[in-house]
Amino acid sequence: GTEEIPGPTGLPFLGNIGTVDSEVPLTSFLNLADQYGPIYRLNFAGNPVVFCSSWELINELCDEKRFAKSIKSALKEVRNAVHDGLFTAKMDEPNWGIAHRVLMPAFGPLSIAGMLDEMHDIASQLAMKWARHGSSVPIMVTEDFTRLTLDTLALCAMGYRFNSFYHDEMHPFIEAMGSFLTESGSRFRRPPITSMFYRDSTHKYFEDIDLMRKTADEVLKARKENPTDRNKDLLTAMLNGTDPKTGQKMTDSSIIDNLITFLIAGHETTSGLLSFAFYQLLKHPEAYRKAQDEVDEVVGTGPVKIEHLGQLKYIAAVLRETLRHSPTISQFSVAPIQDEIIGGRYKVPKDQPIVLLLAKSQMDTTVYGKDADQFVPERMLDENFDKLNKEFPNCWKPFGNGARACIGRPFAWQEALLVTAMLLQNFNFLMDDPSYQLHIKQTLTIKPKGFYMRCSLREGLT
Ligand code: MNH
Repeated sequence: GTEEIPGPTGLPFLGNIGTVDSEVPLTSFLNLADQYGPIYRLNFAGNPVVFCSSWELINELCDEKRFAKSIKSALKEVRNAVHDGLFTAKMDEPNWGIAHRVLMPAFGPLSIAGMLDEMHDIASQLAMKWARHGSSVPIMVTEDFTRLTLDTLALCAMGYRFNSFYHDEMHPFIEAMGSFLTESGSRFRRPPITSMFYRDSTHKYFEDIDLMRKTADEVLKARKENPTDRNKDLLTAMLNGTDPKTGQKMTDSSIIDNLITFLIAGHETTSGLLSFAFYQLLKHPEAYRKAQDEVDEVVGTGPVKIEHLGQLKYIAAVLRETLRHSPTISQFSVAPIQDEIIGGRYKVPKDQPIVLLLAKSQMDTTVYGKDADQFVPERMLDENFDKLNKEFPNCWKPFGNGARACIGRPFAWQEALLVTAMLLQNFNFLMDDPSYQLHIKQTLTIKPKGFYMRCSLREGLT
């Protein structure tokens, strides 16, 4: 027989909106998993949503023959800005396939390797800033990593310089994007009928969208006015690429949608990863020492080169373990292609959104054992990582699943390895407040809140 999916009862028309913390919804979703177990349902203003958080259920939901990406949750609101761009397109919208096929080559190993010099350029700007800071000034970690990743994405993918390190204020795009993403989440969770109470936020919301589209438009115009020989970058692929399957090119409006998509998807997540990684390294001195020793051994005192990156095995493990603990996209959604029974006993109708709660499933003791909640990079070294994935398929999913998995993964990985290595090579770091306790700031992605470090240049190194 089948069983009801457990969950809290909600108010008649607001549903469970009061159950969910508006600042950090993730905290509520995790608490509810502790309370109701690996599957529960909530109701947002008449829209039921099922949450799953055990490895077993996640593994079942990663079967693309039975489940497909769902755009019904907060992503539906993100479409207000980027429509059927790569991230937010429905599977059956033709622009997804066109953009996917046109852009895949730009994420091939050679293209990404070719971006190392420009990644290095921006990483050096960060290192210069921190070197001038000296140890007396606390570093606002997430802000500087956001400057880094936004500038890196825009330069490598579009040949555009935001020059964030030359301004005290963050580029207005960042503020607009942050509030747009937060508001997209809130809009989804509250009933449409309450919109009269939210006139100001709605006004700001559409202004933010406007600003983001104008920024993308500027990037596109700048390129059209100054054609370049940058034949490997993303924008060139968007402008010149032809879809091998349909023979179609990307339209200007689809290019704008995807430029914003990449500016959003291509930097928040990597900035969060770097911030959590340095938090973890500072909390775990032994891991810190091993990572720094590895850089000294593999790279020495010269510049980090492409052939070093594959040898940074321990740092790769640190980054993987960081994304296990703190998946910067903490959840993603699928829906059954036909009526389904999941977990052997729970009915879920076709198109019912189901959230895969990575921040919980990646802590499953079935997979990671009794010390699942500990930060242990060793379990993520290549051999162990391969073994884990063989024994427990889909146990580590911070880059999503299948056809709709992250297209930017090789880009993010190269950038994160390079920056971590460069920083450990040149600086010693300390927690600004040794008693700092990890708190989360959530937009659509998560970051450590109020995390400050101090740094000093290492002796005898250039
Ligand atoms: Mn990325 C999709 C995580 C870096 C561009 N990304 C996804 C998904 C996850 C994800 C999870 C799937 C979401 C879903 O199913 O709804 N992404 C990450 C993480 C990092 C990251 C954890 C860094 C760390 N992503 C990047 C970078 C870029 C990028 C860098 C661009 C250069 N990501 C995308 C795009 C998609 C995506 C575009 C949508 C792909 C598709 O649906 O075809």
